[in-house]
Amino acid sequence: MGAATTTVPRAQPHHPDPNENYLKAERGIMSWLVTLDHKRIGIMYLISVILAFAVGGFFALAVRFELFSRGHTIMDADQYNRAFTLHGVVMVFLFIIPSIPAALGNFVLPIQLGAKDVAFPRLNLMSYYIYVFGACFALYSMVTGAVDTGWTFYTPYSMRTTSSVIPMVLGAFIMGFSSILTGVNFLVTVHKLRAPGQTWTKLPLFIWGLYSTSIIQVLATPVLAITLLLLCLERFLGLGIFDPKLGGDPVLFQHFFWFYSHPAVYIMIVPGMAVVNEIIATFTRRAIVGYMFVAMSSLALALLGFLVWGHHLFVSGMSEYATMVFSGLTFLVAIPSGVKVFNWVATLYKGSIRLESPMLYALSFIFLFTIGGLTGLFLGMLAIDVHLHDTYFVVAHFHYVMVGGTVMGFVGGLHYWWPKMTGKLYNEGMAKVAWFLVFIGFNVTFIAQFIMGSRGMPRRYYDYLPEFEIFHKTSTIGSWILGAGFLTMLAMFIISLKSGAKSTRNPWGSAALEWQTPTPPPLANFIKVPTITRGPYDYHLATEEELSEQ
Ligand code: HEM
Ligand SMILES: [Cu+2]
Repeated sequence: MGAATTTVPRAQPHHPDPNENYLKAERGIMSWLVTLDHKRIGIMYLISVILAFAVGGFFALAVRFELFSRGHTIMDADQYNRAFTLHGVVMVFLFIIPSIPAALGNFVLPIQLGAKDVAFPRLNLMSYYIYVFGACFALYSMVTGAVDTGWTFYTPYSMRTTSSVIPMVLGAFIMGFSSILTGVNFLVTVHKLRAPGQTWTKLPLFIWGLYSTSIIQVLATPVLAITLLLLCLERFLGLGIFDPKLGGDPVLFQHFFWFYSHPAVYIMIVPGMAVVNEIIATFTRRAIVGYMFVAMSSLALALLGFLVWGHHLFVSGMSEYATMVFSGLTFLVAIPSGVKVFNWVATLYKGSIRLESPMLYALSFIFLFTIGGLTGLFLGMLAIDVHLHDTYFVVAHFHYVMVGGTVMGFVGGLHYWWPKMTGKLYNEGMAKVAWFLVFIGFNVTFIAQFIMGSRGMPRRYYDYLPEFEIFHKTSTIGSWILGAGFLTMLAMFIISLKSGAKSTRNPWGSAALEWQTPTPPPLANFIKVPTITRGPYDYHLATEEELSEQ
């Protein structure tokens, strides 16, 4: 974008050429394992979170399979408790939290800023290894008896159970540091490394989303870390913090836990929203309506998210006044979410929409997240939550936001930036088939859960009454369709890596900065440091040459 001001220094002997394609600049497995390049670190995260998603998906299918029929199907009740806990822990801590920020964000954020890398490349690599180290603890827990507490580790049960709680909790504790350090790194990068002319009002909305997410990561995650540490200390030393038998308070644990975990749901969803902005702008070829409103609503979510944790404790034993205040505050968080949805819809209105695979995921996001968000309002209503709490309705609600929202955003972003990351195109027909299976499978799985939840089917139960059988069967069949969709997608991406056609520089004809540099990007991201003269969505200011594919 615009004329160059400075030239990146030429390669020195024994140093990789900064103008060479980042995939080819250095070779060999070691050049990956010790790389300081944010793009390669992003790819390593990507591979790791996809593996985690496969493990979490395996447990999900196992849980659904068990529930296909009443009574014993494939496992006993104890194994069932472990299966749903491992599903939750792996999906939350190993997959969804790092998915968009650490994998896609690492790759895209510096390029979108016009920077050569993140502010602290060594810290970035260290964050990755901290994540791997924490994941090893989780793995150790899995092979030494696993955990049966649910992903929330509620006390006092987590004090008493003989399952492998401590390694799992330590794993989550360690992975928390990875999340904090990535947040710090991104915050400093956005403040310090913007290219000349890249002002705050020209920042891509993906960056605004990741910036807001980083604030939550830095402020909320330490609270989880302390909570989990206290849990371990109580188990090791018998300190009476949460266990009533020792004079502790189990509800205190719930407060601590949700003081992190409600903000953490915004660590999950805000990056998904952020991806959707980029996709919608590119596939409608116009600027997101109300840019500043969308940007500020990310910040608002990040801050308001800290005020509503009590809605998870409506029936745990809080003062009546506290429940009322939390219920009222919960409605506030729906406002910024609504602002975003309205602005996306306004952008689509009269835009020249192209229904390619990334856009299909972005549209799915808007549709499914809206269902997830609105059912969140039902749950935020004090009187209604007394009935719905701990039922399948809650399970359906958070899957609509976490899968219908975040996973759709992640997968959409993966399709969108895949050519940039790999230099390869994928088979669009196969991608559309996969999308169709995912979309249908997801809705079949979770609509059934809304219905049975509203009729009183409790969550985390091994067995159920005959009247719920039809819903459980439907839900399980849905999970197979969903699984088939993800497998098709995996095959599609593997085929692309092996034999995909070479991508042009800008296959989607986008005006955004990351598509202006060669595909795949050179090691230093840009051949010449760019000067930013227009915003990423200013299609009316972009030149023919910038928008052309080559
Ligand atoms: C749009 C605004 C949202 C509102 C008003 C809302 C409201 C609620 C409420 C009141 C509950 C507690 C229900 C109960 O346990 O009885 C709940 C549970 C939950 N929500 Fe949301 N929510 C919203 C968005 C999100 C987002 C964006 C995510 C994740 C990406 C999310 C993930 C969850 C999870 C994981 C739980 C259940 C946790 C558990 O008990 O295991 N929610 N939500
Ligand atoms: Cu919440």
